[in-house]
Amino acid sequence: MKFLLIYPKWEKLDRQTRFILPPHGPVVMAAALPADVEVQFIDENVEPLDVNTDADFVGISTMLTAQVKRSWEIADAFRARGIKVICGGIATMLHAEEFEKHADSVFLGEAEGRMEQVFDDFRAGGLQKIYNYMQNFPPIESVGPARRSILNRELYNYRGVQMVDLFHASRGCRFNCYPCCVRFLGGRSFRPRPFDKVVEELAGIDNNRLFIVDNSLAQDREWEMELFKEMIPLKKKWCAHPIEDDDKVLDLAAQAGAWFVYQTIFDSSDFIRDRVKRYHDHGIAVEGSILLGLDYHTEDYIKRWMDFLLEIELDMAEFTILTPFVHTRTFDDLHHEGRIFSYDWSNYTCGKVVFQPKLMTPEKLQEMYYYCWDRFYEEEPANYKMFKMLKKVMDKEKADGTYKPRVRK
Ligand code: B12
Ligand code: SF4
Repeated sequence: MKFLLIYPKWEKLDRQTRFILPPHGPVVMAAALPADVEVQFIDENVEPLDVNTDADFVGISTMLTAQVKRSWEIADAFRARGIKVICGGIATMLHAEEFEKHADSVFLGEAEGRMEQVFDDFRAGGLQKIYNYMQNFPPIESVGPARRSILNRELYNYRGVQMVDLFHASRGCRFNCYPCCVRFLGGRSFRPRPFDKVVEELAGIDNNRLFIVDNSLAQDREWEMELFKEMIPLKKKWCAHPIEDDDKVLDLAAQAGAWFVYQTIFDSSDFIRDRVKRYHDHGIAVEGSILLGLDYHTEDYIKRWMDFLLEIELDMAEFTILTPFVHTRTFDDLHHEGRIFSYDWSNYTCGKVVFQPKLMTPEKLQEMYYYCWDRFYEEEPANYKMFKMLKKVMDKEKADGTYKPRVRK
């Protein structure tokens, strides 16, 4: 049976350096498929999708809200040809009711241990409209190595340089930050994978460079230190979300190959200045994640903040606009206050203003978004900063003998 698994196209942030990472949800889901299912994977972000292609059954994996409308178009096209479509992934869980209108079946939750049932039902002609496993998580031990063999890896590089492979050592997050929907998805429970499974998967990845996509590594100090100790012999180089702000942990992270972190820079305090400095002191680069449009942001505040960002020598920065994704506290507040003026999910890229800011016009906030990108990369353009980041990883690899020049064929 041929199962065609699709990752729909989504719009990248304006001004962001153009490179495409491989998606993780579909390759993890593919690992949970019954052994007799032949899977063909198309990532529409790097290759064209022909909606007239042959398939017995189609799966669509949707991660972002900005992707959902394309997912629906694709689902509608296959269903018009009589091919059954199942949808799953993060944004499917967030927009479940809307997906029900476009899919034969909507899968909510994590795939491990559940795909046999789905495929048995499909074969028996009894596919269910909804498989709802929300907050009913499979045992974390059942998460196997992602099935990266379905990816066309040659397509994921930046100017011929090998990009990262995605990997996760845990699921869930115990925090509940204002703009984030992970609480809704993961119920605030932190679920680390067993170390033997983590090491087995890491050792099997034919790429020295990784993006550890765990929501935040800084959730359990002991676990984090153990994870880094286990990783040291593997000599991988990796980027991740925040690491615990603690010299001992940062030291272990550096030994374990920490290359750079995505760190939210929420203000211009000494705390942030020192936080960034501590990463740098351990040889870990910092890509700042800067969210614009909070209720206390004014034009002047953002401009002064921008100067601060340049002063603390962030290695890279990603500017985004506050976006009221469904199932977040941001959505609840802004929707309740009647401040959202666009519910067109294609605008929910984090690069477009879809709500009325408190102390600015929407146009001014949009202008400030471009101001920040342009100002931050004025003296050293993004391509140059990106090259410096890549050079850092190459230097680390050369120092421990793991450097492999890999260029596009
Ligand atoms: C990796 C990641 C990225 C990568 C994506 C790489 C790629 N090529 O796609 C990158 C870094 C590019 C990225 C970017 C963004 N991201 Co992001 N990202 C994530 C992250 C950290 C992990 C996703 C993941 O891989 N999870 C692990 C996999 C295994 O889980 P999963 O996808 O749920 O898959 C399981 C199930 O869903 C199921 N499943 C999956 N697919 C299918 C399909 C079928 C048919 C079935 C049956 C089942 C099924 O099986 C899997 C195994 O159980 C999540 C947060 C999180 N931890 O979930 C945020 C997250 C998805 N991102 C988010 C956001 C906001 C963004 C940005 C828009 C903004 C930003 N700056 O972060 C940008 C994009 C900006 C732009 N327009 O350019 C939000 C989503 C909000 C939304 N509603 O859209 C999240 C939830 C983070 C958050 N804190 O809120 N992101
Ligand atoms: S933003 Fe990150 S740390 Fe905060 S709740 Fe979401 S996943 Fe957790």
